Amino acid sequence: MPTFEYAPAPESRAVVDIASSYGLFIGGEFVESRGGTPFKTISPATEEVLAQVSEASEQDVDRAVAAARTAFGSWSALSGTDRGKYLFRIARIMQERAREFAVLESLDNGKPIRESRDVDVPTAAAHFFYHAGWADKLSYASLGDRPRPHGVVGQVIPWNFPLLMLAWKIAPALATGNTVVLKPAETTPLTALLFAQVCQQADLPPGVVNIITGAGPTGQALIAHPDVDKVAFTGSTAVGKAIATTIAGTRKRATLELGGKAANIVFDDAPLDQAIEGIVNGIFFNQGHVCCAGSRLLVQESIAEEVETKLKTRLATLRVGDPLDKNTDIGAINSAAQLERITTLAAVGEAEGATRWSPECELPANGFWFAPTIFTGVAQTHRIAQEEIFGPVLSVLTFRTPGEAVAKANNTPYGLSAGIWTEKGSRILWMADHLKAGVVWANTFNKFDPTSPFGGYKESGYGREGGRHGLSAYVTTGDPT
Ligand code: TAP
Repeated sequence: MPTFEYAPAPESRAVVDIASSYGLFIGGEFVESRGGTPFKTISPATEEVLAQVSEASEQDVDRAVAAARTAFGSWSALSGTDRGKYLFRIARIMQERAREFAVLESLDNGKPIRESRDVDVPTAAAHFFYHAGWADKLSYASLGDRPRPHGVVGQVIPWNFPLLMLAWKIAPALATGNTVVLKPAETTPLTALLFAQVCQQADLPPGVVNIITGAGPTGQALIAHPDVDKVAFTGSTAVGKAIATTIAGTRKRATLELGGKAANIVFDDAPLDQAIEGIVNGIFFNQGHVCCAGSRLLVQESIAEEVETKLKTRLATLRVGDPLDKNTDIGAINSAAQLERITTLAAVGEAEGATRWSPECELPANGFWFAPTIFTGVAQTHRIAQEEIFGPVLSVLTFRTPGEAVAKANNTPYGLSAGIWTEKGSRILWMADHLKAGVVWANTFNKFDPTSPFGGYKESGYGREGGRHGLSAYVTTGDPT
């Protein structure tokens, strides 16, 4: 139970100005869709309709790609210094409008305002600042001989970090001289549409960034468009495989950032109180809607009981509820469909024999909610140890030796991230060497920085985003053919 009650501290909605309906952002202006069926975006916390959004039809995708192609000539011919100025301008406007972005993100996505305000929006702005700095230094980035942009990039992103994923995609593309058509997820289009307004405010040349809203078929049409030179996708492994099939045999380049089932590994010499915070942050941050979430806790057998007790005590203090309340730790599940998926997989966990536990917590009557949940007695063969739940559900397994921890951690089709908690530096290095994961955190978890490459092994995808490695995905080298 919480040690004391908190008075509500809701962030004001007055700072956002949501239009009743939105067009598509093509060629620098908002335009009507040609033939798409409009859809509604709702607040997952209340099911209130926030706005009506346009669905981009195939014809609209064609228009957006044509606008990006037209803009490519002059944008790629600009000096790096001038491209950098636009990116700096965008970054500064995002900072100036940070509160607006944060409130809108929490409304449309359901994530706590504390997270959108302190993580999503500042990290998104940081990505633009970072890549603005690279724009005039590409020849010194060890990207190969005469790095050149690919051309038009088609980008499709998921709903868990809508603005941040947009920043990961658009900032490096623009810094390297590409132009962009981006499709946000159907359930979270609003911050991408606000970003379109920022592009206008920054006087970004028309067509350099185009934002088309819609669902899977719009994404499919964009990826398959013959005039798209490079594809950048973040989302599920299933859709990533479909995209790889679509573009196989074409000249298109691709980076795929897909799912994960990360192991967060706690040794008996770890600083336990910090580890408990790391475990909580690893799986309950953003309701567990995190590709690199520490969704499998591997704890050394000798401290398993102690960790379980401490974890339960800590979970009982988490506040679940209104995303706009500054005290909220866990917000709403993003959609009815995602809630259904989490509910189904949690029921499978029970049916397979694992022990389920949640703290007592009252969930709001409307909207989509799931109490923080841990499963103990989980076997490696259980579906909750193998499949990505993408919700606030932690599976706890035990191990005895470092070798066993590595074997269990690697026993998944994914390989996106991992965490290690121990006092021994040599053990951290040995473990990091043996873990098949693109990102390994030591004595921390879920830390992101634009300078640091992020991406996966195996079914977690290929390519890296962030850092110099991320830039390399947006350039080609050598003489033009
Ligand atoms: P998906 O269902 O894969 O959707 C991702 C995006 O692809 C959405 O914009 C979606 O549109 C669109 N899409 C759906 N079908 C498509 C198709 N056939 N062709 C082209 N685009 C298509 O994933 P999700 O449920 O939104 O996101 C959760 C998944 O993303 C998790 O598995 C998570 O691990 C992964 N994820 C990975 C990372 C990284 S960096 N590795 C980061 C965040 C999330 P609609 O949603 O509008 O239908």
